[in-house]
Amino acid sequence: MSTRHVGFLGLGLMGSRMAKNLKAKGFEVTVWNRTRARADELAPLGLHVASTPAEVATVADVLCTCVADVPALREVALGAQGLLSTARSGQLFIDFSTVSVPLVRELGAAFGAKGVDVIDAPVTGSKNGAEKGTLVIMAGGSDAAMARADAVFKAVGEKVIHCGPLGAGTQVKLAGNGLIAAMLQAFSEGLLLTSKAGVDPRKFIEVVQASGFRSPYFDFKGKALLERDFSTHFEVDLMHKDLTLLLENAAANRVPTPTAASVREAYALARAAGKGQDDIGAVITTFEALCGHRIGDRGEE
Ligand code: NA7
Repeated sequence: MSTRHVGFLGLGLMGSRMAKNLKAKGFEVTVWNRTRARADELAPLGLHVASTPAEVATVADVLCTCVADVPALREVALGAQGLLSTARSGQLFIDFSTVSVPLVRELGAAFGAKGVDVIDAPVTGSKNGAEKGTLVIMAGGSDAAMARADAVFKAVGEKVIHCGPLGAGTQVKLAGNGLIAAMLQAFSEGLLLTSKAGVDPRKFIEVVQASGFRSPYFDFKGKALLERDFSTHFEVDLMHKDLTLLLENAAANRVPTPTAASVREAYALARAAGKGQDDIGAVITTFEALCGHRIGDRGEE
């Protein structure tokens, strides 16, 4: 079956940009979103809008999803008007969401029984990567399915890493998000500590970035934190969801992950303070409030 007609379901921060890139790269694209207005916004660009996930599966060859979490993907894929109800043999299903390994495997079995290949393909790169088509894609699935997904992957990302069989992409993604959350938390705490102790936090960044543990991520987040730019690239609620998935995954594999457990509580604090929809950079503002000091403010003189 051809892969030229792509269905895209879930037009949030990531999905809307990925769907636009698929259209710009020459695919015929049919979109669906729970809140229809977000899908209608794409119609003037030539994307078709469907009323239900089932309708998408009747017209598209490749079915792509990028929705918030496990309940959302379950509804879109397996619900009464979900993709499975009208899926047919020869289609390819690529899920770009970050969900659980058991759900990905359940989808593999359910869609596989209808002759549909499934790939789990969570992404990293946040809003900017989705916008520019430079996402890093970590995928799980058969070699044959990966080959069929290649053109779609190239339209939305710049690097694809085949991590192993179905579920392997999600496994790597959960471990990777544990690392990002821990890096950002330790970095933010370092900024707050140096700043409150009366040392210019820019010196902390300068030293970190001159060292062997430098990261482009610290350039990006360091600038945002110093400028107090908390515009959302990746939501606190979504990272909290991913850390929760990581802890469930770690428990199932009997691997202790105390760092992920404690960082998740930092995210729980931010959510309790009403910052769930803010960017993950805003987690430290909860700690600033507790300490009575904002990063970059001058201490008492
Ligand atoms: P966003 O911007 O929060 O978008 C989430 C999308 O998921 C959006 O299209 C939502 O539709 C959709 N959603 C949420 N709940 C449901 C349910 N129950 N049913 C159907 N659709 C739903 O997230 P991102 O784009 O940043 O991230 C998407 C995924 O990639 C996520 O797994 C991240 O961890 C990585 P809405 O517009 O609210 O109706």
